[in-house]
Amino acid sequence: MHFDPAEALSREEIASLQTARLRETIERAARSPFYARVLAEAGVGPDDIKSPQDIRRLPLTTKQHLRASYPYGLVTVPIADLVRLHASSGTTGSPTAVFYTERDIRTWASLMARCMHMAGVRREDVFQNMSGYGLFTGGLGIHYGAEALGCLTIPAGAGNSRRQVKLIRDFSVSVVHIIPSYALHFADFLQSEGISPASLPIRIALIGAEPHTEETRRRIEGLYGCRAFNSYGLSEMNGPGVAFECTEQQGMHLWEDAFIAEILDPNTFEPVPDGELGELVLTTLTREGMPVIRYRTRDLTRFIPGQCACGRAHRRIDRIAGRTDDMLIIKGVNIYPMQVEQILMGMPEVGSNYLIELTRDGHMDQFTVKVEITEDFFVEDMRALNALRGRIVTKLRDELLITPRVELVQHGSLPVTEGKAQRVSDLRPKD
Ligand code: ADP
Ligand code: K
Ligand code: ZN
Repeated sequence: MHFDPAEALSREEIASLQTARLRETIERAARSPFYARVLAEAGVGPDDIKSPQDIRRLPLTTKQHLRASYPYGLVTVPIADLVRLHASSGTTGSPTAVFYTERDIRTWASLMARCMHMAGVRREDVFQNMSGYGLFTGGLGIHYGAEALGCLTIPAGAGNSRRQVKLIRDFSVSVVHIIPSYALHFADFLQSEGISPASLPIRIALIGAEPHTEETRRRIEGLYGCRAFNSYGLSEMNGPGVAFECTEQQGMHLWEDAFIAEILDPNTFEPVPDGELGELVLTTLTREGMPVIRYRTRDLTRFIPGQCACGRAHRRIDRIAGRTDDMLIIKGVNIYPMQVEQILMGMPEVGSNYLIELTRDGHMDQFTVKVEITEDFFVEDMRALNALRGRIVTKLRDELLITPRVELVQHGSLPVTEGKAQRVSDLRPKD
């Protein structure tokens, strides 16, 4: 019932594996110029690690460290031993590069295959990867995982919806990997072509790479008549394959034989109590070419307390609530875009896209939410539209504690990106 025996490890087995692998990781990392310096300064070596908790003696690594060490500062092996480079998509600034040895590619593919298998994907499935390829890890990363699992794998890439639907129909695609914002947009496209998304043979959608809410997942499941599983990863930790939902859909199992996960208070860097929100900090345990120690992901999540009904002991993290750098401060109130999404995607009249626009009126920040309305609803009369607008304002105000402006716009009128959605447009003058 497991793809990999590691899925069945007990807590004790995980702890002893983590201890041994953390020691190896420190030893290996010290061969890179960056960690040679950092570890010497910290005065910590492999022998100081007696349990996974001793990881707290090691210093944190940030995105800035990776940028400053660009291009090869974290590499531990000769270039002759590297076979692949990826780069983060640069959502929040200049990109950083990640390197893989041949063994790294194999372990990554195996982790990814384990994830897909856990969600119910089998070698009999025909799999279409509808996310971008290139430097983005969601392309080749998921691709190699699907092949390792044995699926007939179609590297469709992102965009070109017309070709996507032809491939899905011609080859009876049963599983897709698709970014959630594109899944909603693709459903709009299908409906505009007179095709019901549920008429496609898709039974499982792997969705991830960008924050999304439970409401968005339910919407995708309803539209396609499939089950959608949350997939979490980041380039610095290979890419996808770090944490994934099992068929219980109650949080994502983080593979603790391959990573050590901590959730820390982003101000004090002390661990938060189980179940509380904090910043996810990750350490690679099996990476050869570029080990990364205590990487601050800037992603906010919590450990889900208790045991999963599927029996796997690998701890679960909750869906990502946002990034520490996503937080908007409007009129002194902290707001995360996912709070807006949660409200909007729970309302059936709301279409598949929205945009938060920040502007400045004199000295006052203005917070406007542009909301696409479903086609059916838009033809209704002005009174109905105004009433809907009023309801959205009230719901958002109750959640955010400030009163946003809400503009209803026609469906299909807001910009769509092929990759990760841009939910916030900041038009405030830079000062
Ligand atoms: P970038 O930081 O440039 O976007 P990556 O392409 O490596 O670089 O993206 C990794 C980031 O994408 C994660 O740190 C996280 O913020 C986001 N992400 C990935 N998967 C998910 C997911 N399932 N839910 C929410 N956010 C996700
Ligand atoms: K096959
Ligand atoms: Zn489970």
